[in-house]
Parts: sequence; structure tokens; C-alpha cells
Amino acid sequence: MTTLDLFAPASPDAPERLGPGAFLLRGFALPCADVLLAAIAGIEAQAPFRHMVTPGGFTMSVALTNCGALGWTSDRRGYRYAPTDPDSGRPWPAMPEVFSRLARDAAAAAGFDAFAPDACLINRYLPGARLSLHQDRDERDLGAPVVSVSLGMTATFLWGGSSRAARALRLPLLHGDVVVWGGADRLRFHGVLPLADAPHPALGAQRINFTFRKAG
Ligand code: MD3
Ligand code: FE
Repeated sequence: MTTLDLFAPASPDAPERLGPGAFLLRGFALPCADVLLAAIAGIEAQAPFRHMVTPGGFTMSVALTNCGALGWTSDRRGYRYAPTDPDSGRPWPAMPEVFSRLARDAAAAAGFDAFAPDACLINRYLPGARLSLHQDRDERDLGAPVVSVSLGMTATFLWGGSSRAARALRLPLLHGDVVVWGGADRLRFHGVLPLADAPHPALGAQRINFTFRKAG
């Protein structure tokens, strides 16, 4: 017997176009959120979140770790991708299957075929943490998109232009949202406003964001 379940999750929204190469997929990661969180716990046990120092000498308010063949790191000498965790000297934890599948599926939904990321940067925001306007340009292949997944507390994302001075659009990113950035939008300036202290029912007072990249 089949019954009509009025509370069943709605079918996924159509991708929302933010620019010529940027797409917002609201709730795309919701079906696998629990599996993602379990995988992050495993990664964190091997490579804990830590606050890195920028080349300018500031300690980042966002804490980060990585998984995959390459991990993004920062210190007084600069930003770079490296195969090992500078704190332990060990390789970064492997990228879980569920991560790479989600990244590939999201990229495909936005029109980028066969996305095979070799790096996943995992950011953790507590209330007050922020990310100032920047470009992501440390990756060797700027032809590949970046896929970002948001979990936990809502953040206000700043979606800027091709110069730092361009006025930035404010966009809320919610638990389960995925954004794909490629093509003409790959080098847009972007950032995150200081996080409000508005705990999420499942994750409490934190936001986790992961960005998948083809770095090497
Ligand atoms: C637009 N992270 O880790 S994800 C970063 O929410 C980063 O933690 C933010 O920016 C966060 O570098 C934003 C959205 C994002 C990621 C990469 C992009 C937007 C992008 C690359 C190009 C253009
Ligand atoms: Fe970025």
C-alpha cells in the first residue's frame, strides 16, 4: 500500500544561477549530512582542526583541517597545498568516498563533468569567526570548479566581483547547501561575515564548510 506523505522532503530545487559559472544547490547535501558528519569525526581524530597563521602574521579565526592527497596550509612563508599535515608530518587523511561522490554529483548538477577533486579543505567556524574577502588562486588548475558544502549554523556569504573593491552581494548559506564555482566566476572575491551565535539543532554553535578543489 502506498500513502501520500505530506511531510516527505520536497524534490531538490533546481540549481539557482549566481553567475555565468556559479550555481547554488539548496539542500543538495541534506540526504548525506549525517554520513558527512561521521566522516568528519574520523578525519578530525587524525588531523585536528587548528588555527593557522597567515603570511601577514594574523591567526585565522576559522579553524581548519584537510583530507585528500593535498591539503591547503598557511604559515609565515605563504599559502600552499602540501601532501602532509605540518603539525604531525603525516599524510592528510584520505578523502572518504561519500565526499568525492557528493563533489562529483554537485559539479555535474551545475554542468561541470567528471570533477575529480584531490583536495578538501574543511573549515570550522565558531560564533564570531569570519573569512575576509579573498580569491582562491593557489590551485594549479583554475579550469576546474570549486565545490563548497555548508553544514550547521547559517553563514552570510559575501559574493564579490573580480576586484576587491567591487560591491559584494550577501547570500545566506544554510545547513546542506552546496555551491559550485567555476568558469568565469572561479576567481571572484568572496568571504564570510562574522558568524552569529545562533546554534543549529544538530551541530550546535558551529558551522562546518568544506571546499573541494583540484589543487595539483
Ligand atoms: C567563490 N570558504 O575556504 S565557501 C575558502 O564558507 C572559502 O568557508 C568559505 O572561501 C567558507 O576558501 C566560502 C564558498 C566558496 C569557495 C570557493 C570559491 C566560494 C568561492 C572559489 C571561487 C569563487
Ligand atoms: Fe575561498
